[in-house]
Amino acid sequence: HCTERTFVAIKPDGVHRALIGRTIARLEDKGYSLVALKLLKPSRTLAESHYESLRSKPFFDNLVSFITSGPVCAMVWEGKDVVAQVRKLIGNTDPLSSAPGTIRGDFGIDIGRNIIHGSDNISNAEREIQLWFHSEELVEWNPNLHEWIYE
Ligand code: PCG
Repeated sequence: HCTERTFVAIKPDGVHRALIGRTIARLEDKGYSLVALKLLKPSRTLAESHYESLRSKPFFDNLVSFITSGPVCAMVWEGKDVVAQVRKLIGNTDPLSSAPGTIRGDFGIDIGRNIIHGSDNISNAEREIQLWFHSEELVEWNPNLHEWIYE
């Protein structure tokens, strides 16, 4: 029943600030399950494709330079309504609107150093998962806890 998937990336600022463990813990704590995980320094081509819808924005070049500057922890997470729920756990892009209790609300100040990315809708999630991962890297498994997380 719960095969919706989303793409999540801890950006170089989150990796350098040693927030990988705490971010993953929040998604695990909520009840979502990890399907794929890797640490990589994304190429410019990958970063530009990932952010292709922002190509005309004034901050595009900065965004691509930043995301390619250091390690990114790329992940796929699975579960009921995971795309929308992960966006809620991450918090608003605008730092003044990201509520305490969210990842950005608790750990970030600047819009250009916002720690983490999560796909904004299901079709982008599918696109981003394909872009960042080979299908063999996605692991099918049945978490035992599901019986206690889902009705
Ligand atoms: P993300 O990865 O969720 O999606 C697009 C990213 O663009 C966003 O997080 C921000 O990091 C970045 N972004 C959006 N608006 C701005 C902006 O006004 N300035 C800068 N520097 N970055 C932005």
